[in-house]
Amino acid sequence: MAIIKPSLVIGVGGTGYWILSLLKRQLYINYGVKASETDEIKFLLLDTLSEGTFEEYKEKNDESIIAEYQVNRGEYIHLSEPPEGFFNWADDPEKYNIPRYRWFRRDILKQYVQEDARWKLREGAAQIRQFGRMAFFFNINKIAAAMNDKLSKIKKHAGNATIPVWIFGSYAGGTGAGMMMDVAMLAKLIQEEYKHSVQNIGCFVLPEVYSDKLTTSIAQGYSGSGNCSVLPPKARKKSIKPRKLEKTIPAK
Ligand SMILES: Nc1nc2c(ncn2[C@@H]2O[C@H](COP(=O)(O)OP(=O)(O)OP(=O)(O)O)[C@@H](O)[C@H]2O)c(=O)[nH]1
Ligand SMILES: [Mg+2]
Repeated sequence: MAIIKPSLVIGVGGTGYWILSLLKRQLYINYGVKASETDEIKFLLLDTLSEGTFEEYKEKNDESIIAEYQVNRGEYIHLSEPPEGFFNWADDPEKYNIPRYRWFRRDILKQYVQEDARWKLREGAAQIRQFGRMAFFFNINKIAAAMNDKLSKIKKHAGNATIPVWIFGSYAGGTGAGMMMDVAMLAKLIQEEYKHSVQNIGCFVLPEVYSDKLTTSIAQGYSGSGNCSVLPPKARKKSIKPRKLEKTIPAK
């Protein structure tokens, strides 16, 4: 399978899922590669949908795609809430009021999103990017372990070559748009910590793609483009020098 460049492909949110499935289908059709059975190219899907909801979603959305192309369990990370629920978590200052979450506008969110039901992430992040971003941080240990595991397997084929880390999603929702920059930063942290060599490449569809859906907000795409501001100013100008992984990932 030397024709395929060893790569890690990460999908975030519903659009990420679609792109991963279609890419797996193309790999199979073009190269006869069952993507889940090779270590040269690895897939990882991050979504807030609970595993049950995700299975239902696959059934509803993927009638034309056969099982071999579908994202399988080993490739899916469910970004779960804390045991007490996100809504209750956000009422405990000891949990949310810490420097790591200084970007989290709990004050605004509690004022405008008052229903407990909308804070339940298992159906998605309700197009709220801060919900998607928080879902990433709730599960950062799981995500980092999966990314490192997959990069280590790919490295056996890539040798010393830089491994592209593709990050696919949309700017139209909450899950993918909320965590895209953090996923890229985490890949860089893992590179430093575990001596991988990675290059991030992000591909995000704009909200116009979903303009036929009543819930889509074009303003989302515009404000989502401000996501790059999560990078420290120096990193935007020069090469990124991330902090040590253990300083970013909370102890269990
Ligand atoms: N009503 C409806 N809206 C859709 C559908 N597909 C996509 N959308 C809209 O497009 C947005 C972006 O889609 P995704 O890329 O799947 O969003 P996501 O990253 O999973 O984010 P969230 O679902 O908001 O957590 C969604 O939040 C929906 O508003 C659909 O089949 N029906
Ligand atoms: Mg979604």
